Amino acid sequence: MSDDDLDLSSLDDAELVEQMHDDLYDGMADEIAEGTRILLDRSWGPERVLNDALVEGMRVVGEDFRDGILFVPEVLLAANAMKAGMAILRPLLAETGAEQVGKVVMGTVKGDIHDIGKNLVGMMLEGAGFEVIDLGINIDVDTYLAALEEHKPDILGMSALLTTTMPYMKVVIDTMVERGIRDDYIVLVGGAPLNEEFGAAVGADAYCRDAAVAAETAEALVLARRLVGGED
Ligand code: B1M
Repeated sequence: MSDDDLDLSSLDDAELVEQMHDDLYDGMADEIAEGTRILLDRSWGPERVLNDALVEGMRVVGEDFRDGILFVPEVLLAANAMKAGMAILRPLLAETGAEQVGKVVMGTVKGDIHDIGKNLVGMMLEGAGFEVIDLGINIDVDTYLAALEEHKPDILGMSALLTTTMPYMKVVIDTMVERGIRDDYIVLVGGAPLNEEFGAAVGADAYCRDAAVAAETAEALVLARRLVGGED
């Protein structure tokens, strides 16, 4: 049977997830959307679909990209397929009914166009009750600072996926220090090549390993700041 004929709904959960990893690898956006809907219909929670079917599939794509088995055009197709699944999950992840806990301005740093992880973080933050202002990709320091001025968020979040672009986070934070506004905001950073040490070295308040940690950290730090500031 060719992939075209495959009836995804006839597969059991484990087979379907495996098929979705293959479909993501092959950049088949319609199939990823369909698989996502089927798992949700089978009462899978949106976070489980996201982690087991989509993020895990993208991990395999990343390994083969690194090893020179996949190239940019194929990875772009895989990224589009991932986004087709994320578009379905987005409203579900955001619909926890949580009260508005704060505001976040976020973006991927200058020189870097990776946005899947950032978008996931944005979704999880929305789900945790944050208003998220997503500046997009390739964001320079002036754009970050203008957005802070305009939106007055609690948190600035920065994402970087390249070892060559992650040092730009320090440029942004150093400029905030120079302008005397660093302590007005909680700064969170994340992205695959970063770690806690790097987060501390650039002067961020926290490095977040993944989207769930980003949402937990954001909540905890906003709450802590309000307690110190004497707000309820
Ligand atoms: Co790129 N790429 N890529 N790529 N790409 C990586 C990052 C790479 C590790 C692949 C590899 O070699 N294995 C490698 C970087 C190597 C390095 O720097 N040492 C790489 C490279 C080299 C490149 C190019 C230079 C390739 C080229 O042109 N020759 C080029 C760079 C373009 C540029 O940015 N200027 C490039 C291009 C691309 C595509 C456009 C094809 C595509 C991006 C499409 C898109 O994003 N719309 C792409 C992709 C898809 C990847 C991989 C395969 C997957 C990234 C991803 O989406 N992961 C990636 C391999 C990998 O990371 N293993 C790779 C899934 C996502 C859910 O995880 O982004 O880590 P992640 O996000 C997580 C956490 O990191 C964290 O939470 C997220 C969710 O849990 N997190 C945050 C992320 N941001 C956060 C912000 C926070 C908090 C947490 O703030 C508060």
